[in-house]
Amino acid sequence: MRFALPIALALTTSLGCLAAQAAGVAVSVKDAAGKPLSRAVVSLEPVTGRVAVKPLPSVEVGQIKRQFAPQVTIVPVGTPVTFTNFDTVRHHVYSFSSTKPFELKLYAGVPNAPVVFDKPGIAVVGCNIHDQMAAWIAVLDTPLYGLTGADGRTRIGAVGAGSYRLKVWHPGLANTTDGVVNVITVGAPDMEHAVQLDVSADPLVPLP
Ligand SMILES: [Cu+2]
Repeated sequence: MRFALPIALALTTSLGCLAAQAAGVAVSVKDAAGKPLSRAVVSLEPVTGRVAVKPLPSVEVGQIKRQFAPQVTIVPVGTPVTFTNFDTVRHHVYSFSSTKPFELKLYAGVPNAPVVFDKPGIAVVGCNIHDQMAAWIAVLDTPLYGLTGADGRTRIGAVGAGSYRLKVWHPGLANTTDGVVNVITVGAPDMEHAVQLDVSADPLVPLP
């Protein structure tokens, strides 16, 4: 009995520490009409300093039925992306964006080499043969990110306490390269944030 109190206190303290170190941030994104917006790019960057980011080993953006799949992809900076052609027609995939200008001339199957996205920003990707094909690669300098699902929601886990810039971007915001930015304070409990974007015409093919 004599030791019960100190043990309970110690437990409370260590749990409190854990909670303060990492919280979940849930974000729901709506379009201009108030409908859930899928495939919005949500990210958190500390207001001061930086969270170390590691490239993914590799990511695939396919071409299926003359469209990119997926159309929106988030990668940490430095990640190689393979543009695999699953169609029987050849594609000619390119980007003019300063984030990563590249060109994969008419090809079938797997291109000779992946494209390494080594600079943060948004790369708009197209096909020279099929005008309707469009994809967006969001290259982020933070490991704290999420892509909204059909319900317009995503959750970023394991966010340390502190002040962050919550950035939300969507291809329907093509003229606003940075998207919407809010400064939020992350503390111990999980948080919910709602963001409305000025997107009235979604350029993405609807999800199945
Ligand atoms: Cu094509």
